[in-house]
Amino acid sequence: MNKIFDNKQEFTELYRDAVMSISGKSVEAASDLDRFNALAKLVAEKARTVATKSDARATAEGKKRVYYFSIEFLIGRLLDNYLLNFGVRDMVAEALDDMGFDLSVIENQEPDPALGNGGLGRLAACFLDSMAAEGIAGYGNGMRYRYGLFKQEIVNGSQVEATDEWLTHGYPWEVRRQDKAVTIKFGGHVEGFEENGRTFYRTVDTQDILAVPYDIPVVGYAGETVNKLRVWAAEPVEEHFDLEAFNRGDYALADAERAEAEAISAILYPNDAGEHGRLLRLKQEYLFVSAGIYSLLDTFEKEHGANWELLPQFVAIHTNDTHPAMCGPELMRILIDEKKLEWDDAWNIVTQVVSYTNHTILPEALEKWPIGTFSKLLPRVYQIIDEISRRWHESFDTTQEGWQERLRQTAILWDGEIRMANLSVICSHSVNGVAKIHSDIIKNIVLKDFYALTPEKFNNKTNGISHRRFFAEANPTYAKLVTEAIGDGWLKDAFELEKLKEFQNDTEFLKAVGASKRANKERLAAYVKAETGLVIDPNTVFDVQVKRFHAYKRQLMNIMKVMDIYNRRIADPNFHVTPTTFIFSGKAASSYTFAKETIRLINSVADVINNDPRVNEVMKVCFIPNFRVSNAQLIYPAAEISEQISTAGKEASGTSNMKLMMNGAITLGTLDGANIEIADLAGRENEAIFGLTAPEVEQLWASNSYFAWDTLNGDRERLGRVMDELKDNTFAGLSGNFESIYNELMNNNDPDLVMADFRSYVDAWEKLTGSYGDQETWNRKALLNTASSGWFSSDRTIREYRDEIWHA
Ligand code: H2P
Repeated sequence: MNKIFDNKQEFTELYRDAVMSISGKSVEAASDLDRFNALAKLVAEKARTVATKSDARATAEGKKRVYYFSIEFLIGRLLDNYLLNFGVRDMVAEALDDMGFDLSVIENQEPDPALGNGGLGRLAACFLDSMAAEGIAGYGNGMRYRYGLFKQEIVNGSQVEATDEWLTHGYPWEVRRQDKAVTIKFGGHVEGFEENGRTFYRTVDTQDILAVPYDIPVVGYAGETVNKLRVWAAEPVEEHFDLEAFNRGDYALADAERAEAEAISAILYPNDAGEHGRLLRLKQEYLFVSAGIYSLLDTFEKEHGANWELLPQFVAIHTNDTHPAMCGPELMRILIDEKKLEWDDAWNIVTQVVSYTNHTILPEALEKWPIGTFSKLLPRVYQIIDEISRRWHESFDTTQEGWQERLRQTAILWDGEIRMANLSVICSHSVNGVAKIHSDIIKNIVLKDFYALTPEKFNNKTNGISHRRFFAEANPTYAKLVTEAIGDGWLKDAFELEKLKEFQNDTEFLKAVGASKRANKERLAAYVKAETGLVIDPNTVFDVQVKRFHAYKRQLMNIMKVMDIYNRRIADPNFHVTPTTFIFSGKAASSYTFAKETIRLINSVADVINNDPRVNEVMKVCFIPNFRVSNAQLIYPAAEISEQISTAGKEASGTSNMKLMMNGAITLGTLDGANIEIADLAGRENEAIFGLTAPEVEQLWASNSYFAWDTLNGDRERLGRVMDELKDNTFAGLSGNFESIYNELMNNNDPDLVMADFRSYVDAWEKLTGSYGDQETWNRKALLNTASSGWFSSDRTIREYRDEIWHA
């Protein structure tokens, strides 16, 4: 363990100086924010010193460098994580306590940057953590949005979006690297020129933007390796402040150029955003791709000279979904136009360097760009794509039967659009999905024609999560118990959690597991009370669904279950309900009406149920606003039921399922995404699995044999009642009824099979909560979930990427 402070005394002295230097005040007189900024600055400085050493070591050892390109990195707060990884968390807490301060109060000052939508961005952040922990020279490359995803407020039950101003108080972790800025060229036109008898191309009359990098240290567990996350901000290349306009009082015009440039990195686009701001999104994608590639080539050239043929030996570029899909063509462009390589040599390099992960099979996430828009903004990149596409066509064996259909499926340019997923596959040497079932669906359905052509490219890498952040850090009471039982080796090697299985029949230990859960429930209840005013009871079951809102994730089915239980309890006060708090949290993309209506429904149901004394003993509904990494860390440890109820075949993997499992929640889920692997590892008997399977869903649609109306009519009493309540006034008190949800289901034949799975879901819930009374058995299941969760550490996932994709 590379501890950054030797002892309390050394830390205390350094810390007092740090507070003085940033605030001009003694630690006692300073504000909590000053105290945070000083501590973060101190840790960041230490981290950067280690980073320099890690970097030098990578050079000396001739390590391959891995660049993880992602348009989102949902990194969460860093301070606690870095103290833990540097092995000084307890010591620092004690030293602060001696000075009269509480570490957690200081930590709560840290902004929680919302630089991602959900699972995809958080996965990228977990991967950075694990790459550093595994000693890989691995770097994040992304965007520095001035405003992250919106801050969610709930007004009259509805989601209202406010700007997320995470940079207002400064961000002590980042360092601006003006010296590494890169000029990015947009627009213009391509012209050819002759050199040494060869024709080369360049783009002229371009509108240039400066991409300025900010580096954030990524501290690996044990503090031996510190890597970097490099995020890019857009700025004008030159300052063109129009003094004349300013003097006229036209302030906006005076600074128009800066505003125009900065718009590119102003906000993070929500998923499912539809057509809004599409051009700006394309600019974002090109900016961080192009800047990232220039910057990594620069590093390569310093280490290995202009020996570009060695690039595959020393560099891996990983593209996270299709947003960085331009990595292939952009690297081609630079190698050909600027490094003067021949096409075939460049192509050989590119296809050995680039790899691609697909994160979802939803068509809305497989990006397509209109050729017109794209070629105008990036004319030369488009030419390269066009040439890749031409060669792809040419490579087809037209004597093979069915080649036309195969070409149609795999084409890059089709119907006036560029299909970025196909481009990604063609430019990559490896294509992976994020859970077994998802990778199979990719191979057999979504990309089946590619699979037929190049089966060796395809592989699976089941997602993982940082067990240090989401267990050690988030759940200190349970983590302490675990360490007392099996030692702290699990922090490094999560597989050691297996050893907990030895305690499955230890009554005292199981009681302690229950007590720790209880403490976490109290902690969450206090947070909920402070945030929303709602009082929830830690004696009830905490049933939790937290994730981005989307129709296929079926938060709707969950709240329909709550409505059903409520109806039955009202109708019959003797109907047994295990006292439960139904907890929801998550954001809906601002333009996604159905998802937003679902949030409003949840809050409206909450309003009725929470104010109905007839049921309050047994049920409460709780919506926690503004889901983000920091409150997630309070929610997971308090959960007893993990709701993973997506329509089978739709959730690629899911990662909250893993975080909740590790914290001892029992999965109430469909056989979808990584739920399948969770049930396999922990044993089906320790989860509650229900509903249609992916093959059943497929069969249902393929045979045209599902009729939502029939399902509804077959269950008028319960399902019908719930559906009626969407239209009538039962839950309309807060801000109107939910006819649009009703219509969405009934007019579109229940596209996510909410009604089809409804009864088996409610039955499974009743059966599961019915077993809650036997606490010993429940706690054993919780323990076995934790004990089986080590495989889901992102350390394991990253080792697989390292060995099987990056060969680093
Ligand atoms: C997505 C998928 C998840 C997956 C995650 C990471 C896009 O995240 O839908 O199934 O686990 O990527 O691979 P999300 O829905 O949480 O935004």
